[in-house]
Amino acid sequence: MKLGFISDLHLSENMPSVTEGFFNFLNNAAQELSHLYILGDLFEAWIGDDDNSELATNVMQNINHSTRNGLEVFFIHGNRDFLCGRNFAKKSNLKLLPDPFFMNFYDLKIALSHGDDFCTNDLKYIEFKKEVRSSEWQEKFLEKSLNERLKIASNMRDVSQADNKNKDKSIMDVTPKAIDQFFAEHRIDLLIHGHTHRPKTHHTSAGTRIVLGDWYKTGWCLFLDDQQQDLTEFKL
Ligand code: LP5
Ligand code: MN
Repeated sequence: MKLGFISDLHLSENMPSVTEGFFNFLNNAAQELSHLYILGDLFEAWIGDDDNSELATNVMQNINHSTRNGLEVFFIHGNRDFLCGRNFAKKSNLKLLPDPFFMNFYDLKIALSHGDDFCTNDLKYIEFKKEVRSSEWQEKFLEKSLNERLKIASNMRDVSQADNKNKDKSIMDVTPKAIDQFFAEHRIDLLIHGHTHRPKTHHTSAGTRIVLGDWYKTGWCLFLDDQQQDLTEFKL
C-alpha cells in the first residue's frame, strides 16, 4: 500500500503547464499509488458542479480515468474549491472527505486537513469563511448564472489579493497554539495539510506535521508507505 498526498495545484486556464503536469502525474507517479488524497485547492476557483468549461471537464475525466486502473482518490475541500459537490465527485469517481479527516495507517494515527482552519489569527478570513460556507449563501450563489458566478469569483480574488498584501505574513500561517491544541485533542502522530504554501516537515514533541507545497513550476507530493514519509518536489 502506498499513499500520495497533494494540494494547492490551483488549476486554471491561465496555467496550462500545471494542468498538463497534473495529468502526467496521474499517468506516471500516481500509477504506483493505491490511494491519492487531494487536500484542497485543486482548482484556482470552482464556481459550481454545472461548470462546463473544458478545464473542469478534462480534470474530472482524467481523475476518473486514473481510478479505472485501481487508484482510489479522495478529496478535501480547499478555500478555492469548497463548492466541489456530489456531481463533481461522481464525474471524477472520487470520494469527498470531511475536514479534518482521521485515518490509521500501520501504527500511525493521521489527520488530514486543507489547513486554513489552523490560521486562527486571520480573523477577516474566518468571518468570510463562515459566510460563504453557510448553505444559505451557497444556495443563493449557485442560483446565479455561470457568468455572474465567474465575475463574483474574480472580484473576490481581487479583494483577497489586495487584502493579503496588507496582512502580516504570519497571520497567513498556522498558529502554533492551534496546532498544539489539535495534536493534544486528537492524539494524532501525523498531521498533513496544505493551504499555506510553505512545504516542510515539522518534527515536534507532540508529533509530525507535514505541509504540502503548491504547484507552479514544480509539483509536490508526499509519498507514504510502511517504510517512509517522502515529501517530494518534481519538475512539471
Ligand atoms: O486564496 P488566497 O490564498 O489568495 O487567500 C486565502 C484567503 N482568501 C480566500 C478568498 C479566495 O481567494 C477567493 C476565491 C474563491 C474562489 C471560489 C469561487 C466560488 C465562490 C466565490 C466566493 C465569493 O479564501 C485569504 C486568507 C489567505 O488564504 C491565507 O489564509 O487570508 O482570506 C481573505 O482574503 C479574506 C479577506 O481577508 C476578507 C474578505 C472580505 C470580503 C467581504 C465580502 C464578502 C462577500 C461575500 C462574497 C461575495
Ligand atoms: Mn487554500
